[in-house]
Amino acid sequence: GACLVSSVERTLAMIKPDAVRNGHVDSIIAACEAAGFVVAGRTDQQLTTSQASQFYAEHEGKEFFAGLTTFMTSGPVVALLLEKPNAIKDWRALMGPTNTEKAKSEAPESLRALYGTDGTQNATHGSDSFISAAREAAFWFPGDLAKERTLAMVKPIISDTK
Ligand code: RTP
Ligand code: MG
Repeated sequence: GACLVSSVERTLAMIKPDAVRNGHVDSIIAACEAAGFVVAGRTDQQLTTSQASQFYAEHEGKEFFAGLTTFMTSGPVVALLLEKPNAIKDWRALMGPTNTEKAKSEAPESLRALYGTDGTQNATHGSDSFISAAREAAFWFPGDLAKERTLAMVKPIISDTK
């Protein structure tokens, strides 16, 4: 019969220190699962300044960089490996705009509108591309898991429709 091919994609999400501090971890994970994401990995850690600078290296030199790394090292974060077809774009959509106030006005149901604090402290992170997702998954899930996760970042599912 005909073959239907779809891809399960993986993205790297973080629940940032403000949302962890404010007790929103369980609500964010519940919203994530309700939207169809499968949590394939989770690690709870506090970043050092060096790790935060490495993770956000693309923003080095920008005026908000010091504030960003100070915020991201201010408490533990929850890093999540999320699986779903179209995971990268769909997670970005579920998070909403970067700025919490903008999220509140433009996407009031989004995670950043519901759980964010301000322009910097915005509750969640999501990889912005396939390349970022692979790099960030390897950052948080090193060793064998990273190898498996990054190599299998796109996992085709082939089903026979009969
Ligand atoms: P993220 O990387 O954390 O998922 O956020 P994003 O793609 O929506 O935004 P991006 O431009 O990559 O910025 C990374 C993070 O830096 C902080 N930021 N602060 N005060 C500011 O003007 C400002 N701009 C960015 C935010 O925490 C943002 O998520
Ligand atoms: Mg970004």
